[in-house]
Amino acid sequence: LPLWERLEQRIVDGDANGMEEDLHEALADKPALDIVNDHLLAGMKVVGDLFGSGEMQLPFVLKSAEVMKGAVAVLEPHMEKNEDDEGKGRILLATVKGDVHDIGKNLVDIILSNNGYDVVNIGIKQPVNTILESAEAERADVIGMSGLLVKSTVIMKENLEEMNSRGISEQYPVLLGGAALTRSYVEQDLAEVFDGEVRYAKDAFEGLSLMDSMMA
Ligand code: B1M
Repeated sequence: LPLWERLEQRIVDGDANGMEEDLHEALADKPALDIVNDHLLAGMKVVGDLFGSGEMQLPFVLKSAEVMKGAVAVLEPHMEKNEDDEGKGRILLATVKGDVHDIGKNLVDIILSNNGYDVVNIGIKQPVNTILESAEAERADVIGMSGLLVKSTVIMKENLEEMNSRGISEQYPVLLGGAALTRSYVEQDLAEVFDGEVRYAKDAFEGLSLMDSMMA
């Protein structure tokens, strides 16, 4: 297979053998982030579709996810860093309770960190209490929550309601992302429930531009 197809296929097959060499070859032609967006994420999409249609079993999805993470780790040092921008603000980032998906969240971490934000990434399956306590302890400016399961969209709503009842909604603008969310669910349904500002990012780049506007 040609290089670009091979990269995608390695993700689909969960095949780490030769991935690093392929990535270095790819870096000669394209910026690291384009390799992630144009090729690796395409592979993850195929994995999701195959799993959704019952053509791929979970252990293979896990292998693909591991190869994806390894690839991002190889590319990360090659990603463009905006050294002039520093200390633009601090975001507390978590995947919500009951949800283990973190590839997207970790990409958001990389993009924001490379563009002048302090990111406190507390990991997966985080209950609301931990999220809110960490936000306070870390003096976060913004709370970012990720979740890919449909049930995570409900958890996010509950978390916003918890912020309302603690009276801290106006203290922390909230950024939400993850494949099960839709813009209208966040910007209409959740915005109606939440006493503060809640925004939807369809990808890590929109997350960055929303951070820029929230911190302006
Ligand atoms: Co899971 N899984 N999975 N899975 N998995 C999905 C989400 C699913 C859609 C697959 C499918 O059925 N087609 C489905 C959810 C269905 C639903 O809820 N209706 C599903 C399921 C069912 C499950 C299990 C329940 C399976 C089972 O056990 N039977 C289980 C759940 C476990 C749990 O969470 N409790 C499970 C487990 C797993 C693995 C562990 C095997 C693995 C995750 C490994 C890991 O993350 N460490 C996995 C994977 C890899 C996927 C798919 C295939 C790929 C997800 C991914 O990494 N995409 C996924 C299919 C899909 O999403 N269509 C699927 C790439 C990533 C870059 O995209 O995270 O969307 P994403 O991030 C994007 C944007 O959403 C955005 O930016 C990123 C791009 O720039 N973004 C943010 C994300 N978070 C953001 C936060 C922001 C801003 C932007 O600000 C705070």
